[in-house]
Amino acid sequence: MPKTIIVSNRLPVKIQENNGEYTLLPSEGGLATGLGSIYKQSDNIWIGWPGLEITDETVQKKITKQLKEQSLLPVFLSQEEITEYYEGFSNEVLWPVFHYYASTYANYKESNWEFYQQVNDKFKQRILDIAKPGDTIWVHDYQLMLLPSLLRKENPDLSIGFFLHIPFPSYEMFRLIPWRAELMNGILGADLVGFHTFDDVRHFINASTRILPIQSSANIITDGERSIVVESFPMGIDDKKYAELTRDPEVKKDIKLIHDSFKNTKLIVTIDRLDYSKGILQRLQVFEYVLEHYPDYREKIALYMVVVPSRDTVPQYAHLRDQIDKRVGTINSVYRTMDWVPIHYYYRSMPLEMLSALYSTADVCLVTPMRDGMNLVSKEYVASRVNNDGVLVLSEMAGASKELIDALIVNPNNTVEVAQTLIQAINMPVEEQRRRMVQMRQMVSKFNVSHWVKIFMDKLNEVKQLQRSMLTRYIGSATEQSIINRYAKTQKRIIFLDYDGTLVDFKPVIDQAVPDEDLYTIIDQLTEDPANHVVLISGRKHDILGEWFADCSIDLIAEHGAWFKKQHSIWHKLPGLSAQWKHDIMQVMETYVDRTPGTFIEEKSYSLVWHYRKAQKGLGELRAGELMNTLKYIANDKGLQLLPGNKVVEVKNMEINKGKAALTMVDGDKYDFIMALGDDYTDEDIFKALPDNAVTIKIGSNVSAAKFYLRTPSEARRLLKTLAENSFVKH
Ligand code: GDG
Repeated sequence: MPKTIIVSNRLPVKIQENNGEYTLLPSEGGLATGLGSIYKQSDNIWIGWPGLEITDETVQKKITKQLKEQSLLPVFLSQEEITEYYEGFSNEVLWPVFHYYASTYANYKESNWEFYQQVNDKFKQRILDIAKPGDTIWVHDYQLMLLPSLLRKENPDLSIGFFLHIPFPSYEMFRLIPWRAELMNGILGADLVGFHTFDDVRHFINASTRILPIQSSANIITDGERSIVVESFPMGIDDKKYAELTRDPEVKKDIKLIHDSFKNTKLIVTIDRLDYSKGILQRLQVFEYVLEHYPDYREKIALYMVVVPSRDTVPQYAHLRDQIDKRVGTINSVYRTMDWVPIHYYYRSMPLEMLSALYSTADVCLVTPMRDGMNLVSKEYVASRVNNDGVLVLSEMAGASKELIDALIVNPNNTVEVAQTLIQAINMPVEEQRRRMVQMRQMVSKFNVSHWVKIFMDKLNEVKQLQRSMLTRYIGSATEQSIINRYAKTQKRIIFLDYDGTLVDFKPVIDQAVPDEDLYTIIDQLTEDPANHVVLISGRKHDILGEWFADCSIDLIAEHGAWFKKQHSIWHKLPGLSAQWKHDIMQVMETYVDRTPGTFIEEKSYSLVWHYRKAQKGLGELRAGELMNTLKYIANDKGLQLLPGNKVVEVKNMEINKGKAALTMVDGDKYDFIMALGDDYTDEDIFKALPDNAVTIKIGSNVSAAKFYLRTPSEARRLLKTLAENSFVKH
């Protein structure tokens, strides 16, 4: 039976050593809880670093055995690997860049990068030792961004999901990393890429299409023949656990202690890992501002600040710790009184019970990171407020602010605003507290961590099924043989061929895509058989098609059906078409050419095309959207159709349509074999118009109404050649 493998940098356990004996303590992290429902089942497993350096092989074996009993598999890392891959590359390159601290903290060291690759490869090996085709692998976070493609290369059949727990920055930040293309390629080995917020999704798609020669449409990226889905899955918490904890006797004891110590004071709680992205220093500044500018609140409020030690072997973190120490010391020495201390600062990890007691007693929870992927502390506070009171002040830079919209949302860079909001929070009437908290509690409860796991896994399955169904429609040898058999048995065939993107590859300059000798030979071979009626059906201008195919025994349909020409005869226009509208549309399009360098207008008899393939990436797409919007109403009034195509926007008469044109050719004549090959949206009209028994083939991998797929023009040519060779089998 296929299994699921979870992979993250750290395993969800803490290992404690006592005189050569190792004890495994369960991790309290939300990820461990959420994924518990998966990795503990049947043959499923979680792979990761156990959190400490173990070099002795006997000890490694012993720990591996102990971990195995809990469905965990270790990847042992040397101290050097931890220093270079984890502390170096992950925490001194990726973390600062992804949190918009590139200029202050990023340190691009080649050796860090080498170790990052090496450790990702080590993880790959460990996974491949146990992974079988058909297994599902869910890779977590920024330490393992190369892993999806490393796995894909070795085992293309794996189902791979990737989730990033930190923000994905805008392209302008991500591009700074010297190894950006490698990292991007690494992630794109996955089938499904997940982020906390829609902003991350947008940033990722934008960065990927700018850095790599790939395409995207809505939230699907097409890399060669593979479709990768990118979506937001805001992570939740185990809300019930936090609600239940408040009834725990141990927690009740702590709650009483806190109440006794802060009798007449409003308690403001903050809980963070030591990190510059969490805005701890800025928050101290806010608190100091309040004490200075709102003296009435002195002795009436207290800040309870828990900072959990983290990464303090990285120099920047040690420095931050010292700065926080100093700042707290200064504020306390300036403002403290005989029986009041403004800041209660703890640089340590608290037991979960104490954490719960703090959440339960805090009048205000102040969560003001400068950047945060999600921020689970804010959700844990909400889940702990079983009486529906308390106020959450939340930074708009935390992913959680997109869901917890009933919090008091602030910009953490605006000291005055945060200070005023803190005062508002302290004075908020209970009714308002309730109204806001009830809404937030519903949100936290519905989108909890099990929901998060479920929707991610469901989507991954769905993506895989979509890919498989695409795969079954790809013309492999069996399907090809059945098409050949049908072809060989038939006497009167019609074959519709689109030109650009179907018979020839796209070229940067449109006039470069001239037919080559090989293409003429294929057409000649096909048309040698009198049973074949070949029709070239294209959006190109009629005169150029006429010139190119003057010597071929084929019919031509140009400008999507505005012109047609029987073989060796002259061009005819579709009757009743008007080109009066062109003047007005041309004027609008010209303004876009003036504003967008690299774009130009192509004029056909009954259509106008605005080309932007040479425009600055992104700008062309933006202007195309704008142009479509501008033309929408005029087009409607004038009976025109707007076609957003491959780096073009085309405006044409509504009556012109490749589907209609193809149908006119088919109607009346009794063809026993109808085939159509096309690559773009205009060819979809042909696929839809033709009768059900037609062999319709899409070239490329976008969603299509065609029955079958081929990947490239060269595959299309190969099929046509094979058919031509089978022409006379029956004759
Ligand atoms: C990353 C992203 C994203 C904290 N102090 C103690 C303690 N904690 C627990 C909290 C909470 C967790 O640690 C911290 O989670 P956050 O989400 O706030 O932040 P990061 O650690 O930076 O996590 C973040 C997250 O991944 C998930 O995707 O939300 O944006 O940066 O659960 O309760 N737990 C205990 N004692 C403490 O003193 N027991």
